[in-house]
Amino acid sequence: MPMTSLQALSRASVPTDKLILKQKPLISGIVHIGLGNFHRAHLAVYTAIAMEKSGGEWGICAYSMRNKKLVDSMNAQDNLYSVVEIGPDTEEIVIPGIHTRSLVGADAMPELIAQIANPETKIVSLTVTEAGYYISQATHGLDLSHPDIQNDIAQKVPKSIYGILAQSLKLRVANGGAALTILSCDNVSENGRKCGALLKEFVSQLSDFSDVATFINSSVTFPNSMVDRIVPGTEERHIEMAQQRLSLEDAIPVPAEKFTMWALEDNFAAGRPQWEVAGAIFTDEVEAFEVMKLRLLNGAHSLLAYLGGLKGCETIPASRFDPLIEKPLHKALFDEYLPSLTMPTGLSADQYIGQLYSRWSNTALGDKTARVGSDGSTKLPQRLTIPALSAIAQGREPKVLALTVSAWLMCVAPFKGFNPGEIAEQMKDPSKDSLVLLSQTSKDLSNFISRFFSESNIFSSELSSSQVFTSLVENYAQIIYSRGIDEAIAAAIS
Ligand code: CS2
Repeated sequence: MPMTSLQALSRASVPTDKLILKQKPLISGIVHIGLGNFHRAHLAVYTAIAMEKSGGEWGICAYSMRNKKLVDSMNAQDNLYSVVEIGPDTEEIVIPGIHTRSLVGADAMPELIAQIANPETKIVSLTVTEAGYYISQATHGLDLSHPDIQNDIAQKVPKSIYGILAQSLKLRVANGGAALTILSCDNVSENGRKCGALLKEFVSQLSDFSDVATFINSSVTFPNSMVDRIVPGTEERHIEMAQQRLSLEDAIPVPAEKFTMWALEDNFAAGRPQWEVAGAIFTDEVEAFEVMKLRLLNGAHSLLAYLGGLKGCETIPASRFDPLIEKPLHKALFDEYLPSLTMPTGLSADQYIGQLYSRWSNTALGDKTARVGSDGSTKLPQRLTIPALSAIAQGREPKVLALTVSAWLMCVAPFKGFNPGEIAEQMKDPSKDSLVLLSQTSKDLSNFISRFFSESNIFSSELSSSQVFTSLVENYAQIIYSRGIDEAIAAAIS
């Protein structure tokens, strides 16, 4: 069916049974930074359901740093798009209909800042990925040497959330200083608390921002939240699925699993939507939810991505079903991650892990190993540092966690003479260039691994100086290099 013959999505054209929020919101109570697939299938859906069921003034004005194509399509489609919820054998379409405006890039910065400064905005939510927090593993504070942070300290057009937020809050103070909540929805442990601490550290670097520092302390809250839904990138087949189901043109549908979970602290300085009516869990145990999810889901996800990537598995389900990956996956989950955490009250580890296996088996969704394997340098430290250190402290060797790190390094910065294959080549990483340089200038693989731990600052100094951990990583990297990933797996599960 040629796309041009179809009408684009608009409020008048979409079937009302698919549209969650029937009336277009008039007010943007929420400004979201990081307009991408995850936001569109998570916060947007929860908020649309909450608004439809309980009302309130919670439309979302969304901003993307660079995805002009997405924002142009959002604008062309009345800010509507479909979420294609793909289960193992069913799929269903919902259209949140919650967005009021979509903005993109440096040109829209003044509008974004004005919108955050406007007292009608009560919440600024964030999905900027782990890399968007600029956390220095060396100091656990802000990576002040990063060029984006340097740019923002110089108060140029902001490139990071810190510059955006600081400039917006300055204006908000001038506008009367109405209270605000900044809600991180990223996979960062203690995301809210950390975001608040990093923002304060950033503001302390600016001259003339003491009013903003005072305002943050008195009137801005940063609830922690654990977000969960597997949301792959949009492929042509999702566009076709949406088109067939809707008989309308949607250039930007979002594929998502049916499962969704959100646990958050009820600490909102200026009110919030009734997200609980959409299934959100308000709890004082967010940290336990976060740790459970970051280690069991995300940690094991990284393993599936790197071991699978090196074995040529294009998707997470292909990796999960690979007979050789089954054992390290089980060992990582039960022997290396699980002993490092306490499950939230009322949740059983066996049930949660059982559910993870079925989520990873969703072949129809076909989440890609290259997606999950991207940005390992900002994801892995949060996922496996504490489990690895706590295993070592108890006299156990975190073999599969070390193998995950070896496999990641061989994917993103393969030592000369090793070809990790085309899936590994698709994995992006903000540290890729520096890691490749390190690998190319090391005299042998052993020297590369030792320089990685002493020079890259990717893992904390505690983990990087652990002889047990670094030797395991080197050992598995050597085996991957000389005998292949299957042999390295065999060694790690022995
Ligand atoms: C994944 C996550 O990208 C990754 O590393 O582990 O995006 C994962 O799919 C989500 O956290 C699921 O909620």
